[in-house]
Amino acid sequence: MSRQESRGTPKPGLTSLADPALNQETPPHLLRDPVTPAALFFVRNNGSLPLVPPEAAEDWVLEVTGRVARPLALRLGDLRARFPEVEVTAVLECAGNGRSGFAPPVPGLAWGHGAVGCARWTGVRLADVLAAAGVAADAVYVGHESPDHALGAPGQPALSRGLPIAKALAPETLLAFGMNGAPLDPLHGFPLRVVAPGFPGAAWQKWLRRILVLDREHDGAKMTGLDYRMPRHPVRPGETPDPAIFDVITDMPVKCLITEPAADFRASGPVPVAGFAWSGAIPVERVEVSGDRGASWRPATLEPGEGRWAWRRFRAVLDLPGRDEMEVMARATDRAGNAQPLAPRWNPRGYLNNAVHRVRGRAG
Ligand SMILES: Nc1nc2c(c(=O)[nH]1)N[C@H]1C(S)=C(S)[C@@H](COP(=O)(O)O)O[C@H]1N2
Ligand SMILES: [Mo]
Repeated sequence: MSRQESRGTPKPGLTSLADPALNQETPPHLLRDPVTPAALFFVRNNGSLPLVPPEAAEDWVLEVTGRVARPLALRLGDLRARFPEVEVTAVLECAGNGRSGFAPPVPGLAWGHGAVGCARWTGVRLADVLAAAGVAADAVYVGHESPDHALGAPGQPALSRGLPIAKALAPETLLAFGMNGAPLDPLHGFPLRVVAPGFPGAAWQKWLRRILVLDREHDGAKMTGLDYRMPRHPVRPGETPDPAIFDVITDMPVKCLITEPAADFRASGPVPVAGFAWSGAIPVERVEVSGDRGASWRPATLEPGEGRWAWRRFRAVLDLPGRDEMEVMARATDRAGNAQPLAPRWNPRGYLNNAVHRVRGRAG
């Protein structure tokens, strides 16, 4: 591979997926911190890794064009100087997280449970930048462009996604240059990325170079066809539904992840259970745990979390029957009463698997 086709160096301790691009997930038991350290944060790259020398970051130019009164070309240094800096703690989850749990299997990266993390993102509000450009009244969408390309096809963008204008203008949506108090890591989009809390990871465009303000839905790489789209109503497993019934994924569903005990745990006596719960637009209401495969549920305690878009830690203690095969389950419910299902809702591209997390162990 040429230098332009760098895919980056894998992070130690994470699980690499079989793919030509660099894709790594975090074993759930390593996600024990309310703020996920960058070293443990999952990586999802659709193509090459743009390498920007640290000293070139301030001269990185962001263009804002399309349906605007004043097209902008802003150096990152100017962006910082011109707009107030804000920090948002937010969960970033790939829409395909949990894809390996679908039956029949679906194409795409076979993520387990660990394509998720929660970080403190620092940047400026996308709304402030769009206000400076003067968004036209007919704008409905923003499209985002970056220099990464499909591996083996330098002319073909790896990913160019966007946001409905309401989300682009929402106060939580950032153009971020910092993660957990440090500059973004190259793998996470250095020097500038989109942060769209509550939206799927794909909407968090990395290495952001250009914002197109549009009077229609963006049609960039991986915005069309069935990419990052869900059928509007349930489909039969294995079915190939009419593409017309699919919509672009916006809000992520309610979900939780057990970080303790770890997979293949050994237990005798009461088992401490802990993890994190999160959701998109509708806040998390409660988390319950079960030690009897869902026959009975008991409430877990739920900590506040670091603001509206952060995940919240839950804890409980379960008395498990002292069997050879033990199973711990956790289920989150949002304020609208949406609870995680026991089995994933099958869809042809394997998105939004928010089935309850089960961790198996044994007496010993
Ligand atoms: N330019 C660009 N941005 C991108 C991607 C990409 O391949 N290229 N992958 C997206 C996807 S699918 C996800 S899930 C998140 C992952 O962010 P992370 O690698 O920082 O964890 O980045 C998104 N932003
Ligand atoms: Mo993703």
